[in-house]
Amino acid sequence: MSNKVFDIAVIGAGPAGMSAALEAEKHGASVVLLDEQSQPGGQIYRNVLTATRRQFTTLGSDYAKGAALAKPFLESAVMHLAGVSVWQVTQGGHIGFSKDGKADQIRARHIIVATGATERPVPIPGWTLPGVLTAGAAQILLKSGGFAAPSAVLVGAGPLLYLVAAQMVAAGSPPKALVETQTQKNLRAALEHLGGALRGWRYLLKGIGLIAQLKRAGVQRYSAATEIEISGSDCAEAVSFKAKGRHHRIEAETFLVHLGVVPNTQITRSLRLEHRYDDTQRCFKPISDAYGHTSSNAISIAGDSAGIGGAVVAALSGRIAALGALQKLEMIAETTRDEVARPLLLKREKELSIRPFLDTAYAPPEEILRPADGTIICRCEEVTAGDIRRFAVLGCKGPNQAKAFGRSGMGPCQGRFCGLTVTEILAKETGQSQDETGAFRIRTPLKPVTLGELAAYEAE
Ligand SMILES: Cc1cc2nc3c(=O)[nH]c(=O)nc-3n(C[C@H](O)[C@@H](O)[C@H](O)COP(=O)(O)OP(=O)(O)OC[C@H]3O[C@@H](n4cnc5c(N)ncnc54)[C@H](O)[C@@H]3O)c2cc1C
Repeated sequence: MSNKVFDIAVIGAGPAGMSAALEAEKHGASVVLLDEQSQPGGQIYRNVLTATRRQFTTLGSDYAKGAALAKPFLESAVMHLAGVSVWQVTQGGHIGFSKDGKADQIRARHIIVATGATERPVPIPGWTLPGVLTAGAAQILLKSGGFAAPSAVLVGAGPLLYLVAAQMVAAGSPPKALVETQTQKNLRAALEHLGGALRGWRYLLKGIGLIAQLKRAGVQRYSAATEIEISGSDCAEAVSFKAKGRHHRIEAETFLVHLGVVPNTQITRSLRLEHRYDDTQRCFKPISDAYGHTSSNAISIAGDSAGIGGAVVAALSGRIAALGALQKLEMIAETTRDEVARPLLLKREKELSIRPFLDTAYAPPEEILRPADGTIICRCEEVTAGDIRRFAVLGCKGPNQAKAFGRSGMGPCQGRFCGLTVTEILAKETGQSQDETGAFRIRTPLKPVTLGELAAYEAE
């Protein structure tokens, strides 16, 4: 890559990243955007520019809206580095990445991290068996190949679970059943936030519509499910659980688990930015101000990687973060930043008002946040919840010590799958808060990178 230093580099081409890049470019900045996917869109609008008519019908009107952002983005002067995996980001503005089997790097004066969310791990007995996927993974199949697993059972809770189930109905492969964890108690607690929910009435209506769609399709729903277990010898064969005092067992070939999404903090953790545990969303978030400024002067954050808000909030946050970054770079005045950002900030606040209701109604259950001893929580190194509890008895206080005790978080996923669970278990066992317990220290390379890729690096 040339030695050019960009004004702004954005990582992630979802609604947050595309909006940030477009806003920065509109104000005259030189902008580069890097993303793993071959097309812009992020999670929600994955492949939106090449989707077939059938896929648009299946995936719904919110999905189709993505083209209105992805098209102008591709037509803009923003340099789009697609199909690149970012494995290093430094406070000095260097971004190391791999593309087509070669390592490379670029430099920017300011970096906006817009890497979105990942699905919360769902460590239940049997979740490592072949045939168990996340609901998000099943949706990726729908968005990229138009394929829906037939007669799958969806397990967990959250708006995305309903969305994926409804999309499977529309694709002609309705799920066999939904096994949901939310309880009447969750829903009663959520009613405390009804005022905010009514401000976000469009989201409520959408949710009601999805549930009605599932009912019309005759999809069986079980709520307040506990003691959930997936069983099978070589692969998943059945899910068993207890609901309303009765034991159930449903056989299927595919099980899709989902308990909401959490910010992807791999890059912000690797940069040692400050993070804080959010008691309502039950996850860590990087600390940032209204403009997405973090504890580092040269790094901002936007979209779901700053805290879960959904696609509309992500797009607004992207624009707001770009304005903040431009002002930091002295490319626009503070008064311009505030004037342009004011309506965006107000709209974002309104869009966020539904969140406390949703986060409370679909809160992850304790028995999955801190699973029973026999459940594997670190899939890479096969460490169980019981192992982590034993480490605590031996004096282990936090996730980084747990690595030394038993390798949890030391596999290729770098703790993406087990990080939150290790923190939750250790916090409970040691009597510390999640913030005191901390999270895995993430190091470069953020993604596996081969020696061959590094050797192919050509410095200019
Ligand atoms: C699997 C999944 C499916 C979802 N589907 C929906 C949906 O259908 N509807 C909905 O309303 N919400 C959905 N969500 C929630 C969703 O994330 C949105 O709220 C929205 O897409 C957030 O936008 P964003 O711009 O913050 O991040 P995203 O849209 O997630 O975009 C982040 C981008 O960063 C890229 N990235 C991350 N790390 C790296 C790296 N190291 N190197 C290079 N690129 C990187 C990713 O490839 C991705 O394109 C989904 C979430 C997940 C995890």
